Amino acid sequence: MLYPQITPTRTLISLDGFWQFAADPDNNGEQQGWHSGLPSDREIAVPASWNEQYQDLMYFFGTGWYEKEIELPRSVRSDKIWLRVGAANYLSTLWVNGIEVGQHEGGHLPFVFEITDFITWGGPNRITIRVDARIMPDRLPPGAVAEDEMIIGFKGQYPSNYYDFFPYGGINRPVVLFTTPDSYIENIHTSTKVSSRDGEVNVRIAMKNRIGGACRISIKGTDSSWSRKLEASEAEVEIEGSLTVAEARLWCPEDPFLYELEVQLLDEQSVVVDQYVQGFGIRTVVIEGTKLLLNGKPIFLTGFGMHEDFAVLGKGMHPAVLAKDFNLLDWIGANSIRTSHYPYSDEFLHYADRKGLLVIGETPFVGFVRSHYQGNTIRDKAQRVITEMVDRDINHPCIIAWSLANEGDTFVPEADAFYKSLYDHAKSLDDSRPITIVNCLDVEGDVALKHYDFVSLNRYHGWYEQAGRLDEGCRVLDEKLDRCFEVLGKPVMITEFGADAVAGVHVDPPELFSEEYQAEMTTRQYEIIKSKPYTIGAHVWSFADFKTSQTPSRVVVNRKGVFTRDRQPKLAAHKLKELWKR
Ligand code: BDP
Repeated sequence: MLYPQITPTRTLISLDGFWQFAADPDNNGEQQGWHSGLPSDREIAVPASWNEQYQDLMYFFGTGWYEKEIELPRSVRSDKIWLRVGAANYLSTLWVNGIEVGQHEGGHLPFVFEITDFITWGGPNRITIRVDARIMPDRLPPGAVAEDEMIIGFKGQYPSNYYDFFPYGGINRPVVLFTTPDSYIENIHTSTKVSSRDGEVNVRIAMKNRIGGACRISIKGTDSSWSRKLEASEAEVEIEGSLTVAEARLWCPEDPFLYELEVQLLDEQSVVVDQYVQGFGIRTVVIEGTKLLLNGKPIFLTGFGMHEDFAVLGKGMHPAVLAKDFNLLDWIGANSIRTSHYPYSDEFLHYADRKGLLVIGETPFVGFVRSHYQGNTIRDKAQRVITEMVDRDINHPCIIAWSLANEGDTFVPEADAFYKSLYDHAKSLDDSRPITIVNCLDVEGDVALKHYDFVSLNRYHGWYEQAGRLDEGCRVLDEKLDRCFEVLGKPVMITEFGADAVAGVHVDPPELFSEEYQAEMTTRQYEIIKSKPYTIGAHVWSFADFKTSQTPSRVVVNRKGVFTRDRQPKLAAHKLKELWKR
């Protein structure tokens, strides 16, 4: 799926801003005909979660309806018209002018529907989107999990979601209408290799085609190009080929250089029918022995697990928050992040491409338990999400690895085949990036990690274990890391370690919840992790404080951020900066 773009053959219209909104606590708006006219009682902003926009919606995890009327410009009448939602949590249904167009499940990836045939001309069009945000065990991530299946904390939290972030509902990412011509470029997948100093770019292009002509591909600023003749009879075409970039400028954090692949669809008279520009970077990323190699050189990942989370916006994408976060990541000297615990917005990843931030892209599979592995329902659903995620993100040079799950129960026999099937599925879609999953308990007895390219661990020695005893916590962490390598013999990434600190609380000698304790714990443990020859990175949990369900261990928000929720540095941020910029 291509990210919507304005080109000489395409246009887009943003539908962001205020929409009419109605909560549907009984989930019977459809019976009442709300898709043909919403009894809206308020306006709500898009993109943003609904929860923090009105007090009475804060704890509303039901179904919300959105409606907007728009008249379309005559200039797009001959085009195909599409509606794209960047992400809406969780199950979305789209109606145009009262007619159902389609449904999409999943809270963190985009969906697109062609709406050409539903549009009326010369009058307003009513766009209605129903977003069902109910928390359920068969949703990804799963909520309302049976307590006897849980392997870590979170029992009795409100709401009961078995993952440690607030289950914000609503349309969280941009909504656009965009156009394509009737024959159009549907999808572009790039992958790159480097041989001596040249870049080899493999390109796969899918097109819908009703004309004879050709597809022309070129890399701007270079003399590499390639073209392929098309027959009018080839309604669905997929072509594949490769281009060479001599003396390629390799994408890396110090020089995140992006090439532009221009794809043109031409008719028989060589008139450009459709055109799209796909950015990409030339780089390689592999695991070799115990090292992660970026462009053939070992790299150690320093940075954070984070969240899409900000006051009032909830999980809403806002460019100012992205600008601030990337600015702080740069300030502190982080080279990488994990998109814990779901795929982040397109806008985040585009920014990361431009800034040279390395990203471990994670699925929304948090906290799977035994019952999820029984039967094929969840496995099939999970594979569909992986397909959507890889399809959306494959061209981003910033993504250097996939993480397919966080803290699932990987200790029951059924987990073996389940996680192997996820690995095999992801590899079959993208064999150019290493793949991992994240473990949170001892690796002895884990049946899933062995299938993955590197091991990821979340470890809280000195916090959930050895609480308040930092020396002891550091000693145990050191031992456990060695043991993990001894058992699995694979490179190890610490995807989480850290401590809560309430900004402004100072205690000497350091105690739990003080800024001093968090600062000392994160810096000491970072040094331990870094000192091991088999580790490939250390991500502090977490970048900024973030909202969670209510539970006695959370002081309104999870306080493990080294920045507060409004992005002010705690002591740990200053200390990590000293360490990382040394
Ligand atoms: C880990 C989870 C993360 C939590 C963190 C914590 O992966 O989502 O927020 O612990 O407890 O178990 O702070």
